[in-house]
Amino acid sequence: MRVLVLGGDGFLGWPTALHLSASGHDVAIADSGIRRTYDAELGTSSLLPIGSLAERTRLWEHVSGRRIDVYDGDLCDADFVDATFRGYEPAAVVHFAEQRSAPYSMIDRAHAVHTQVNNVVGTLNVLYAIAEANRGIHLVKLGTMGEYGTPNIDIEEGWLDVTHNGRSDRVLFPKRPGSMYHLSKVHDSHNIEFASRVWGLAATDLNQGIVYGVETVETALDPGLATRFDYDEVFGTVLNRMIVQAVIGDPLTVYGSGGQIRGFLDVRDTVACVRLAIEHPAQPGEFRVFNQFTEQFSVSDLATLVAKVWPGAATIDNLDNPRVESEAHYYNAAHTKLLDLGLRPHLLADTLIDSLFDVVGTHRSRVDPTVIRPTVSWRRTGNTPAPTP
Ligand code: USQ
Repeated sequence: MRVLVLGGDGFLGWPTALHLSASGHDVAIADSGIRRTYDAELGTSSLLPIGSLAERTRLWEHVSGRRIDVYDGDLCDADFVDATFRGYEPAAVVHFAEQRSAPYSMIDRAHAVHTQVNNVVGTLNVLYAIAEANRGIHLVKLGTMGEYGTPNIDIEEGWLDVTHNGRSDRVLFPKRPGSMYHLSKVHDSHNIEFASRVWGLAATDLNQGIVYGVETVETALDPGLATRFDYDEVFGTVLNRMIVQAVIGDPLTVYGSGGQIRGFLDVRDTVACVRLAIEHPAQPGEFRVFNQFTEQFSVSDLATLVAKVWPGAATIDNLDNPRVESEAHYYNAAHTKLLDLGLRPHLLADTLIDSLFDVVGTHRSRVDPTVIRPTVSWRRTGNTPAPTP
């Protein structure tokens, strides 16, 4: 199948592009390189060194014999999107190309506006490009489990059957997201559902949980094929951050009491889930939602696990929570649809944590300890992320 990966230079877009290519699909990447600009803005960089996209795709062709074409441009540029879709003629599009950090979106007004405009307008341009170029293209869009928030009822996969005053209907599951970023994904989901309904588009929204790990079968083939690894307060995600904190001897930062429960998955399962979604497409006019995670943990469960597996001494620091989120709540989210399609999860194991300690240990000299402590507060409308000694 011809697959266009939007955002194929990012943490997950890159290993997904390689996995699809290795699985026999013809793959092209579209990316503006903006993730690297965020690094320059924040004074951060990937723990694992990564080459330019051109270097990485050249190396992939050398290692695998398979070519990945690159389209360099911004989804907010409608002409670029239209030209890319007409030029490449994909059968499926995987859309990772969004600003994906909740703290980044909560820095201040400008960052909130950038996040929502970038994400919502980019996705609208994709929807129009599909509707005008070829309505048969299957859109696989990365959403987030954070769209649902933490409701006091079971979370379903996208839709909810409701009976109200004696009448029944199937409605989009109610959303209560926790950041301007998560809100942007809710807006996307509504736009995609509308486009499926009115133009007959086939769409899969992958409501993904928090990803941990860094290596996939394909990125492990050569150090030059590595994907980025973020540990800073803005782009680092919780488990990867705690691994770095343990290795450098910093306390593991648990925000608040740590009772926040989230869905998690291994990066190897991310790439498998996207492939399964592509190989089992949605029907014309169908907006389907898969909850893409394999296990749920509380933040303090993770800190305790990392401290237990780390061979040295690791302490846990319960910080004042910089976010506004519930720290004691019910959480039970359905996640069977990807399993039904054949996903075989890599569950979190001590061995994976050990291997992450090794990866981080190898690059320990590249860790900048001043970008780890949280400085972006949800309660303030103006933050200046600053190095913390
Ligand atoms: N947390 C800590 N300590 C830390 C960092 C985070 O306790 O040092 C807590 C946060 O307060 C939060 C939880 O860990 O309760 C998760 O935070 P995170 O930064 O790992 O993840 P989040 O901001 O939710 O965003 C990440 C990705 C985003 C994706 C989302 C999936 O950056 O792109 O959409 O995970 S989900 O969380 O399911 O919405």
